[in-house]
Amino acid sequence: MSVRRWMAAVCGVITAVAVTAVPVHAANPIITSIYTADPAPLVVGNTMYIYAGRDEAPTGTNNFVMREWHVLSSTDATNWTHHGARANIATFPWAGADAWASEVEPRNGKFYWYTSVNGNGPGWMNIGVAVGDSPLGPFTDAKGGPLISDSTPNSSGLNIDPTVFVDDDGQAYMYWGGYWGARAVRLASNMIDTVGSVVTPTGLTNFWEAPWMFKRNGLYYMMYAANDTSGCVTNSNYACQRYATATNPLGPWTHRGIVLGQVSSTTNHAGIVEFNGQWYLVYHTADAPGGGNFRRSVAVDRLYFNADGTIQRVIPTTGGGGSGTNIAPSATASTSHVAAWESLAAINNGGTPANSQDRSNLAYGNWPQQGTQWIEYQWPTARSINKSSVYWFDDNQGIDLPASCQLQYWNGSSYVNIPGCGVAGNTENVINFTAVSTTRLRLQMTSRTGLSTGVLEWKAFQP
Ligand code: FUB
Repeated sequence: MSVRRWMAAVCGVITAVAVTAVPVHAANPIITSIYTADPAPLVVGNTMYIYAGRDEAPTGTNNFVMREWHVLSSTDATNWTHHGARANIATFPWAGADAWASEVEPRNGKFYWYTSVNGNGPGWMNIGVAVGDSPLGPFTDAKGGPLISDSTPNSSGLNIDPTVFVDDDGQAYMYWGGYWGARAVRLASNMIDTVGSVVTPTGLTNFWEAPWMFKRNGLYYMMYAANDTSGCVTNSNYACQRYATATNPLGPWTHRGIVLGQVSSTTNHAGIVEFNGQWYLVYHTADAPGGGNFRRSVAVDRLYFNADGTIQRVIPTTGGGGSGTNIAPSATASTSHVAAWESLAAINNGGTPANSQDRSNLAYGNWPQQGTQWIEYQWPTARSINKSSVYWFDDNQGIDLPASCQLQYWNGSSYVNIPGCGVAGNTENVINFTAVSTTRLRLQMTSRTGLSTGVLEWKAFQP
């Protein structure tokens, strides 16, 4: 597994904090006048705030250049007001660079802004905390030094990405960490001191960085970035958002699944919040014009829970429209047969195969079955679908391209054929059709004589 090296950007000290409020447009990304990253939502009264870092890397620069933390707000989760930078590196006199991920937590009428920031002392990243009297500040350093640093016993290999949570009994907890090192500690009621030892939580399967903690119906949730290739990402430079639940705020945690798959930026950082009776996922991508891994942009999408408290995977939306949204990752997949050493999860894990032999994001194969086999997607409620594409798997052994294939949708009582299924190798075979409303899409594949068939990725698009 490759390890990304975070490059410390040398930053100038900024003393001015912008205070203008500018309305910004509604579609994702929610703001394109600047690049924004690492969003952390907070609801106060009838307003949702998003605290985000600012990416200032020029085009072609492959390091983070981050000096400010900005605030956006909305009363409808659609139309956003940009309040400018409300904190920056100079907010922490002991810091010198790298205004990375942050989160604001309210308590006793004050707002505590926990930040990842590079101190001027030994070591690299630290957790700092600023305090303000309102969600928009002004914010000042609350402690006069780091809350967590490399010298904190049992601290993470990279002390970044704080998430702070105050439980119903008033006990506050902070989780943080990077480089696969999740950490947790209790906070004092003053919110600026730790209490007790730093612990290493268990059960956060494949934790990489960016934890986000919340509670719903008495259950604790921890969402976090992972970068494994076991159904998460196509290669470990990228990350997805996994989540775990626990009945105790310090765990042990039980991994539950993926909230958000790989996005267009290598980093994946998100927060979840309930606002006006709906749940939202706030995250970042590289989708803005001129965007990139160090020029990211904040996006917001609805998030849904199942009746059992599990989270439905979020399919990112964009303002671009046009080609539609691949809703396959939100479907439950089934098949007539899958070989024990292959994986049905391959077909809708968001992979982009390089060729028909590319197993880097898992492969589905039905060896030793021959003749007609099928894979199917099912959604809990009807979806409008007008396009599908299939990337066939060919291992140059027992699995080959199919002789023929047939796409079908369920009309409530039987499967109806959709014409146009292609069997070419090393490419996406795209089928466009008049939109159908259905809960099930099925792909039948008929093998060549003496061979079996397989699929690397099968997509279904909602207009
Ligand atoms: O934005 C800098 C770093 O990238 C954050 O702290 C991580 O979570 C990742 O998004």
